[in-house]
Amino acid sequence: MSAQLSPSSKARPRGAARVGIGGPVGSGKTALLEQLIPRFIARGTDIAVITNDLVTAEDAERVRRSGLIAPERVLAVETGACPHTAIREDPTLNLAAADELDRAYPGLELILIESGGDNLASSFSLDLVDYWLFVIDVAGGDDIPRKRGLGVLQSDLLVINKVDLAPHVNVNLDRMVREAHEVRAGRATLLTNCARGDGVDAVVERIAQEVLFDR
Ligand SMILES: Nc1nc2c(ncn2[C@@H]2O[C@H](COP(=O)(O)OP(=O)(O)O)[C@@H](O)[C@H]2O)c(=O)[nH]1
Ligand SMILES: [Mg+2]
Repeated sequence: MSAQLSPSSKARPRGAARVGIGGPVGSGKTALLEQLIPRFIARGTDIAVITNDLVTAEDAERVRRSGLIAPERVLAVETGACPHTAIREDPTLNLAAADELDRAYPGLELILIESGGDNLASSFSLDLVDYWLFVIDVAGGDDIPRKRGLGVLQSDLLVINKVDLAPHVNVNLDRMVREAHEVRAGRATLLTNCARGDGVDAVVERIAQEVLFDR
């Protein structure tokens, strides 16, 4: 191991980096996952995935069926009625799933954890993840950054998805980005179209820089 370990990788010297993907239902978290997976695999990163769903394993099944990643590398956590509890107040189930993946794949470098999807106030516990993304979409309205939800304020990386829809829903994308920058105190914001993959390379680059630098 190199000398420049991040604090979190010191805590889990042999474990994979854990990256959360949060955001409201429908913002494009699974679509982003499906764009990230082949890019990390092409980059040679050893990855696995955890999805959180309320009472089903729908997203996990979708990712397993996608053919993008070996199906056994995709675990599902059923969160019940409170998806944010499973990623913040009591991440026991997600921690157990991540530990299980670490044990099953000794060379594992990165675990992507999709949250069950919640409101703008959801955030990830730093006991669970080393770094987290919050995905919003332009169809949710360009006033979302102004509403100062926890996810928008505190995520390490804010992803504004569905930029292709901006002209159709009368969203001023420039203003949305400007206001995101204003409330995020210098933390990164990136724009994507996860239906096509536009902008996703920059997301991969950012995650690699922030959590894979020593791997
Ligand atoms: N037009 C457009 N549709 C998108 C984009 N990203 C995702 N979608 C669609 O938005 C819907 C919700 O996406 P999904 O990934 O399931 O959202 P999740 O609930 O956050 O996981 C799906 O119908 C996607 O095809 C995008 O960038 N542009
Ligand atoms: Mg999803």
